[in-house]
Amino acid sequence: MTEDSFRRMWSELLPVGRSAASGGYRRFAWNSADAECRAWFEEQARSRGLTYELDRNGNQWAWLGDPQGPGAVVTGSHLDSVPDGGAYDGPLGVVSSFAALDELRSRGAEFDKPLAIVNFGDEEGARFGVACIGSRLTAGVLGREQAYELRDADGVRLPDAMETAGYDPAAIGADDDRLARIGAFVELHVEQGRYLTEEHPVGVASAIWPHGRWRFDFHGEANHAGTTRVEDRRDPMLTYAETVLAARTKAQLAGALATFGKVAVEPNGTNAIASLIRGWLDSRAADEATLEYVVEEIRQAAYERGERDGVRVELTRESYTPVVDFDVPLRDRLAKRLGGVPVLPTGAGHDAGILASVIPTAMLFVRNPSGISHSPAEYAEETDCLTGVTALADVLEDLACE
Ligand code: HGY
Ligand code: MN
Ligand code: MN
Repeated sequence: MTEDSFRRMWSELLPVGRSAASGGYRRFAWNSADAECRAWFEEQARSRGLTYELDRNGNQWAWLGDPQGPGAVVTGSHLDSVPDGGAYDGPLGVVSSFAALDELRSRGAEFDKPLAIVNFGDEEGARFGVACIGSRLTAGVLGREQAYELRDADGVRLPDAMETAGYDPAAIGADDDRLARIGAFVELHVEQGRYLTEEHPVGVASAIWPHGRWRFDFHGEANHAGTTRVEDRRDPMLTYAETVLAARTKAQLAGALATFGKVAVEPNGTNAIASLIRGWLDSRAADEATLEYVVEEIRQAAYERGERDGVRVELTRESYTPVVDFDVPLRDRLAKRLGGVPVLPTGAGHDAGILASVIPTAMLFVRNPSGISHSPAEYAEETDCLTGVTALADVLEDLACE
């Protein structure tokens, strides 16, 4: 039964927003694939007789019981993707949430608390550069004014994108009343590493590494690739290249991670020296002091090389998530209910990490045999996914049917 429900939902979502060329997903905030995912979520809610609700920040909720009642138990994740992302990061949590509810109903569970399934908008931040926009707005970590200033690569402002998609951006902002009614949030997610084993395909999260995104602007001078003497060049590509290499070295020396995964070049012509390179750094470390140290080291390397190249370097922090230590009593309760499963930290960010600063929050991870994520090759075995659904059902039953 649960198996059928999981399979049906999984196959419905599988083609949505998938690129035929890459096999990866392009479900970005407020684009047409995102709209299809949202329509699917609403349909799942309605077909189960749940109360469907769209909150002020564009997050979707499906309620069993009174949405205004106290001590709600909430589960869910996100349906958007990174550029050419995999099928599991996000959707596994949402599909498993509905499947866990189906499982609990077939068990005849009687709920003492409201139960909700949530789809948080724009978790990956692929379009507007800031991750977890839906949960950050709700938790008040991202202010309304800041959100209004966000623009995508084509210069479209976040509120305009929302409006074009048929949503009202006027009300976005902190949603304290909603959070005050939630007793616990549990997010199930595909593991984005290779810690979990066949014997233990489900684990509980202990912590999330602090992480952030920084934009480096390297300002040089556009000029002819064939006629400009080497000594006359102010080529920002050189400064950028040195900075990328420095990021790898500095991070590795400190036991941290630093990645340039996105770059924009102006004017982007083969036979022209670039005038501007924008490179986005994603950096993460086990503690905040190390993260700060690594980013400062990379900054210094960029500035030093910039001086040699005649390139002006500007650095802007676009987003930052401090270390997250998940609620210990809740985490222990989940681990105990699941019979002593592995407890592991992660370097990946999640809406659960944002909410953890405001409400008791926990995460379940489902084994990823290759560890690959943020790629079309991301994969989990169906049998592990079903074990995850049962685990989620068990913990929801424990929390909502006391
Ligand atoms: O980027 C992250 O860590 C997450 O997957 N959004
Ligand atoms: Mn992700
Ligand atoms: Mn995710």
